[in-house]
Amino acid sequence: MERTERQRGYTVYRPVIYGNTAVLLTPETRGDAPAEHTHRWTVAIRSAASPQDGRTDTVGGADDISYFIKRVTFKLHETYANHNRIVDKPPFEVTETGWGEFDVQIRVTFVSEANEKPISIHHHLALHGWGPQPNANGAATPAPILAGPINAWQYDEFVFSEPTKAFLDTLLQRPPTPLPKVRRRGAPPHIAYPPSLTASNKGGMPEFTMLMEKEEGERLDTAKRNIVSETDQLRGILIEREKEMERLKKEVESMS
Ligand code: SLL
Repeated sequence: MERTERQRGYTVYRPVIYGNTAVLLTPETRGDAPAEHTHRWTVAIRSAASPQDGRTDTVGGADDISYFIKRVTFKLHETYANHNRIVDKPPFEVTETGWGEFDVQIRVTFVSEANEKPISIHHHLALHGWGPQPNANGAATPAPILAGPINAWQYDEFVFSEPTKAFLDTLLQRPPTPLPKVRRRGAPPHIAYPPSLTASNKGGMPEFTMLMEKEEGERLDTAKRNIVSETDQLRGILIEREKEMERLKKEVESMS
């Protein structure tokens, strides 16, 4: 069989996360960063599962994803020198210092045997967190959190439908580390607040889990159901309006 021939009936998924971490600069960590820079951040795309070796300081990245990703181009804000950062080996990430948030364009190029078009995704670089902080009355209200670290990650899946024979062989040899069934460590999924501020936080970095995947699926199902019922309602209104228009047309005709 031709190595480039597409394999009918096969769909292979690879879970990834993309996003950023950010920490406030301190006199000790500032290094050569310009005086107006306030944060050091890392924007990255990684495998979704977190390392299984007990490390709690990283989000995702358990698997090397370079068997299916050849190159990632991070397009930064134009205030950065060489704002198109090309990363052609793992880890697929860029670390910088800066003062402002902006949209990062992440262009993923797959290995050539995949014969897939590059994919572009966007991530809004997050430097400032918002989270519950006690107000004067002792109640928790959302307030800016000035001390990092910030974690803003999005779970996604690359779906390869009818991959080439060569690519399918590669994919089947490299199953992704499964996500844990439940979160072994705390913190909210997308933006993680400093541990001391989050009651539910068991410490460490956030983690993506099958439970979250399931919850996301359920949210999508609910949204779909809502759309169907809203569409039905609108269709009803439309039919009523059309009847009304017919009636008015007839009235106008009978008058002339
Ligand atoms: C803003 N839309 O106006 C954003 C732009 C720009 C971020 C943020 C420093 C780059 C450099 C930097 O943080 N740029 O000068 O090295 O808020």
